[in-house]
Amino acid sequence: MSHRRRLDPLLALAGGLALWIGAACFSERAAGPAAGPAECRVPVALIDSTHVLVAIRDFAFHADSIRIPVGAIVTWVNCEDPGTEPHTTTSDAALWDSPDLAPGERFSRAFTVAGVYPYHCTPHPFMHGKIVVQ
Ligand SMILES: [Cu+2]
Repeated sequence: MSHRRRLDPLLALAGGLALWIGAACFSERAAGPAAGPAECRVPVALIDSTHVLVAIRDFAFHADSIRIPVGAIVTWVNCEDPGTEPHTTTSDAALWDSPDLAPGERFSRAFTVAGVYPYHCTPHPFMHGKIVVQ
C-alpha cells in the first residue's frame, strides 16, 4: 500500500481511532436525518487512505488542514447540533462550492490534481480550511 505511506504521519496516527467513529457517523446518517453530533466530535476521520472526512463543528472545520494523496475524496459533514445555521465548503479559487449544508448533511469532492486548496464557509468567512493534495 504505497499510497498509505505518503500520508501525513499524524493523519495515519489519527486514522485508527477515527476509523470507527467516522463509520458510525456515516452509517447513522444513512439510517436517517438524525446524525449523532457526539460521533462527529472527531478532528478528522480517515475512512480509508483515499477517503477523508472533515467534520464541521462549532463553526470550524476539523481538521482545518489535511494532507491527502492525489485521487482522494474529501467528504465534509456538518456535525453541528440540529437547528444550527447551515455551512458551506467553498473553494477560495471557485473550484467547488457546496450548497448550504444543514446539520447532518454532507458534501464530497475528489481531488485529482496535486496542489494546495484553501477553502472557506460562505456564510461565515472566518471559517477557513485547507486541503493539501500530493
Ligand atoms: Cu459556516
